[in-house]
Amino acid sequence: MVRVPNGMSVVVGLGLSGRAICRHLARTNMPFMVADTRSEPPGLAAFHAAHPGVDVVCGPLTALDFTDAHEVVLSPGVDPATPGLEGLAERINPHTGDSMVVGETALFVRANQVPIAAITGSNAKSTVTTLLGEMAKAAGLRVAVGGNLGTPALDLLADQPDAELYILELSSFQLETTPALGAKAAAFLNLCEDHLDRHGDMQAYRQVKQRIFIGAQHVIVNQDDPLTWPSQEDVATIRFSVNAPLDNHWGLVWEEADLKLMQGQTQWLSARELKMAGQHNYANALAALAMGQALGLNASAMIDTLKTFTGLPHRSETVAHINDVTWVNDSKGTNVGATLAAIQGLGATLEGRLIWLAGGVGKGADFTPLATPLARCARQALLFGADSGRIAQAITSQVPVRQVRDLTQAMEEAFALARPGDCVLLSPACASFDQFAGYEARGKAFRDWVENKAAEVSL
Ligand code: UMA
Ligand code: ADP
Repeated sequence: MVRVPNGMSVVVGLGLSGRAICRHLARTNMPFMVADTRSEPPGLAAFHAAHPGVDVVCGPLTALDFTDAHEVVLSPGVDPATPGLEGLAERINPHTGDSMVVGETALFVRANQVPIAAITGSNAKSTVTTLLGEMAKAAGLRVAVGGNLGTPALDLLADQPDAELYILELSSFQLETTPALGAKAAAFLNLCEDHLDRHGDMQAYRQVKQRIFIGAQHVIVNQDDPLTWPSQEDVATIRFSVNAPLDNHWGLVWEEADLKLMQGQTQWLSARELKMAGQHNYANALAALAMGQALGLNASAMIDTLKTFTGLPHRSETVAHINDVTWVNDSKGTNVGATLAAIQGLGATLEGRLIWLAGGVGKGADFTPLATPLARCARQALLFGADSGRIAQAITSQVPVRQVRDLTQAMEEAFALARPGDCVLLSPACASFDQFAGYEARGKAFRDWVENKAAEVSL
């Protein structure tokens, strides 16, 4: 048993977030050591070179005695219920007033002096976070954007110390270890089944996400998704919806053949002026506008941004048209809710002309909600990866299904099947880790194949 020295913090996890936490503790002269549950965490040698003299304990956390530790700073990928941490999260740290177990965001909040905008949800976090960041930039603010999106929050603080606003995408894993965020504006965009392998059930998953509201000045929620609403009824909320807005909230209204983005009775812009397509992206635009207004951003800067922002790669991204067939990369569609949005976003015009490519690691999700929309749109489902059998079972009565070896075989078969006017959509409703390094690698494999095929066909 290794006894943690008195007053020392223990950073658990040597990933992106863990290394950012270590750099922050080193900068602020806080004594710390590191633990990682893996016997050989990646980047260990580089870590020792960057932090000579810092102890790293690899393997089960049960090898550590935390009795005298100052606090435990957990990486998001490590479950607070990991053996060895029993009872610690429930203990209050007398020095900080927080739990003995915190995460990177807690350290960020303690060190930060300027407003925070925070965004969570099962889907659309990265899109809304990036869009809001672009709006803030266009409005002339010095803004730093990161969190679950990529750059760890504590690295933002070090790299952009003069930021006037920090915009953070926060996952449920990060919120689980965040005591009180105190955001100027906090948005909870939507909730669908995801990460239940970690959180247990939807109620626990929702509760963790709701932590984003603690101490928030402005609370932004989805009118169409009651699971995003704060559980305490007395919290004032700003709401966005894909239907007509209530009171002075945000929504969509048809005026003749034109769909308008509205706040109450005020028209902000027309959906056709947006570069991002699909109803889910109109919802994302409304959420970003609601956040931006709460943060006091200039209205015309926000509108100008919406007219140019094309969305992020791997999210309902049209890669090419080959022989009048559209190939769409939605590799970031890693859960059922995202894939439903991607299918709905392609529009009712697709009836019977969708070839759907999906599969991977299903994270225990229920795939049956996909059956009805697919029955309307899809001519063929081509399924690959670890959970292809479970997806097939859920939809096979409604849609012709073929299980194939991998994404490449799915694309070859889709190419052979596709007729002019069809759309081939990769929106896997699953994580990628059984066959790819991540969703980006999966999306890149799709893009590369399509681009090669387009070049071949045009010869
Ligand atoms: N791990 C161990 N033992 C340890 C430490 C980590 O087995 O002691 C494993 C984890 O189980 C996980 C992997 O190592 O499989 C990485 O975990 P980590 O906590 O070290 O991850 P980081 O590299 O620090 O990256 C994290 C986020 N990753 C996770 O939450 C799993 C990144 O989000 C985020 O970009 C980064 O911090 C910076 O904030 C990624 C993600 O997949 C994109 N997030 C999930 C999602 O979006 O659905 C929540
Ligand atoms: P996150 O960071 O939460 O994963 P992204 O912006 O990366 O969110 O989008 C992930 C997936 O979610 C995309 O593939 C897209 O199809 C889907 N998506 C985008 N906007 C929405 C929305 N408003 N509701 C549901 N799904 C959405």
